[in-house]
Amino acid sequence: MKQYIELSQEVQKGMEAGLPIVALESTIISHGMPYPQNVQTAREVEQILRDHGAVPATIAIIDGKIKIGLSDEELEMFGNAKDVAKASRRDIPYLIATKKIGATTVAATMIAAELAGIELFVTGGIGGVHRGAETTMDISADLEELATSKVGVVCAGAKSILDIGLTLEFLETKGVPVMGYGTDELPAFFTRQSGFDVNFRVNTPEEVANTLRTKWNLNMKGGAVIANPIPEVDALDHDFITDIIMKALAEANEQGIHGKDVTPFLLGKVKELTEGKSLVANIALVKNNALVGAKIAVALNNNK
Ligand code: PSU
Ligand code: MN
Repeated sequence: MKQYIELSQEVQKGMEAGLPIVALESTIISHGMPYPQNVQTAREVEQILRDHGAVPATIAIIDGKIKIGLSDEELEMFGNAKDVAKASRRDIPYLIATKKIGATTVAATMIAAELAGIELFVTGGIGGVHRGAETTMDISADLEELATSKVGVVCAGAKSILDIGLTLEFLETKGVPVMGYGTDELPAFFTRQSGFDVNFRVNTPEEVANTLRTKWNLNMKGGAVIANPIPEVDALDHDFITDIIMKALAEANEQGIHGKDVTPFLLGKVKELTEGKSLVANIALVKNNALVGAKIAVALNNNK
């Protein structure tokens, strides 16, 4: 298996020193944000982790390897490349075998993190059950992965491009705990409110770390969602963003978008229709997640 995995120098050294490592996904870089803001944000997020005692490991598929940690040149190349395939669980073997460039989704990043022994992962938003899934069966592989891989995922909740209620039902069926970091309500990415309760409110990094450690000590497979609300000052107006999401959904329907293109299409439309406001909010919430994620990773590392 080792032939398929390559650690960056920074990650290798961090592991040898017993430092907490935090995984970062790369679909958010290739499909979630435009160049050059994507590369700049990725660098800033990595630095926030370092500044708070953790080692960043941005994950991507390059040259027939799952890279655990990218060098600065790799990050630049990746963020600016034209032919990057979105890689979820299904896509990993083909992209490695054909030496294509793959951007790992939440699901694929969790797989890579677990293979590398990384217990915590920071991102923006997770995939979920799409609206209309009762006929399209469009349910993100992220959810199945949360039930399978032993990785904690810090995010800002789920966007209301999804059916948040059904997403929570699916996670409940699969036994994935959804914890609210300092909140009783599941945040909806751009806003702090979704109208849905989390399963457990957690108030400290230690509470999160102890819960994860207990789960894994019990030999229960799978991870957990740690939902960290966007800071109040960065949140978008609920009615403004709801209206835009409805328009994006209608357009996706009209154009018959399906499969792996649905999420990137909706994210792109939202960005376009908000004239960049969503991008600013997206960057702010990912940085905030990195801050919280670093603290959780440190607490997890102190509780081995
Ligand atoms: N939701 C977001 N931002 C993202 C994604 C989802 O708010 O960048 C990306 C993540 O990489 C996630 C993926 O894992 O989309 C889910 O895609 P799908 O719904 O096709 O599984
Ligand atoms: Mn899908």
